[in-house]
Amino acid sequence: MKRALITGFTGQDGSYLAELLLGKGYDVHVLVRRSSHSPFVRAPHLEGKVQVHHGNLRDYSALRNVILKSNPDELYNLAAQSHVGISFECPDETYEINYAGVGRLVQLAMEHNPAVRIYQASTSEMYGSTPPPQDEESPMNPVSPYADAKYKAHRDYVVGYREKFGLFICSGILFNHESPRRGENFVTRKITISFAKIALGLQEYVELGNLDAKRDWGFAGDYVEAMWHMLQQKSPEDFVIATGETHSVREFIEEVARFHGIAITWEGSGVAEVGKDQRGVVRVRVNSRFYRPNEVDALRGDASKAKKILHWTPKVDYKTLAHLMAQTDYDALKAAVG
Ligand code: NAP
Ligand code: G4F
Repeated sequence: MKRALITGFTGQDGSYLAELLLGKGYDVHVLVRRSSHSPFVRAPHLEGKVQVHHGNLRDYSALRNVILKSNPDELYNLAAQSHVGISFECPDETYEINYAGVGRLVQLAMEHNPAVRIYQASTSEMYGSTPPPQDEESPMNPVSPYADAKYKAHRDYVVGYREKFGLFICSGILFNHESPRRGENFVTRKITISFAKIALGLQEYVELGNLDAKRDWGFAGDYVEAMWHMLQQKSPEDFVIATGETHSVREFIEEVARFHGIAITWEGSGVAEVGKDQRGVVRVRVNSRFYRPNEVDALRGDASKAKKILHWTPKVDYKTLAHLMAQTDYDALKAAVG
């Protein structure tokens, strides 16, 4: 039986990946940081099925213990301070986890077992100001502390360790992927929760930042399959994982509103812009609090390499994803309020 260690289990991708690996018969170990919440809040159905180890990417000795105890054949490093906006407020912590933490983990895993296979959660944010479409050959121009830390981890510990030590380590350069388990302060989930509340009469409007940013949004459940495929190849390589379609935040709002029978029309511009429903009630406002000091304007990935080598394609399309998230949040809220 193969052993896998997943960091970032309590996040969105961690539970989908654990489900996938359990389904394939893996002995799944997960690293979680101590919290006042159960590590199974997002995925209660996985309690008792994975082996939990406490640790932190900031804590060298804890990482060493977890590597020794779990003795992984495959290591999936999903742990990160993953919020781009917050990385401008907490740059040191972001570098400590997303750069230095990766170095600690990779070094320890390699020393313990030079044949270990490692997946590093890299990101389309690394392309920054490079215009779409972005593929594995596109220049990386990170524009946030988050993206810069991820880019440096990719350069030093993925490409660097592969070249220097022959380590089997791959970067998945994943474009935005979402699901009903998405963190509540990422824009898609913020929109689906807010519109569920608006539809139930519990909230009047939602406040957002840049409505014109474009993202290539896929489904997290599809993307964890690509992670696994990368570690099953003969040799380690980096892959872009994306749908190849891009939509603005504004379009995502319109799609979710439409799901609830609300037709949004836009008036004004900049921070004075509002989105009104068919009765003229303001449902969307812009608040500069949610603008970032620097923005990635547009992402659209070209996943041709993954399609060709990994035989990976996304199964859930943009509209189905938006509706799945909208429906799940609406149902949960309706059940909670009775
Ligand atoms: P997420 O929901 O924010 O989950 C992040 C996970 O990292 C959580 O389990 C969190 O634990 C853990 N973590 C944070 N700091 C840690 C530390 N110091 N030590 C140990 N664990 C720590 O992120 P996600 O959306 O699942 O994304 C997974 C990975 O893919 C991240 O590395 C992210 O940067 C990257 N990525 C995501 C996307 C996307 O669109 N989702 C795209 C490209 C790349 P707590 O629960 O304790 O906070
Ligand atoms: O949902 P977001 O916060 O995701 P972002 O910044 O694209 O980052 C996510 O995807 C990356 C992959 O490209 C991951 F590496 C990263 O870990 C994370 O998962 O914001 C998407 C867009 C941005 O342009 C942001 O400025 O939405 C815009 N936005 C507008 N109003 C907002 C808001 N974002 C958030 N979080 N909250 C708002 O109110």
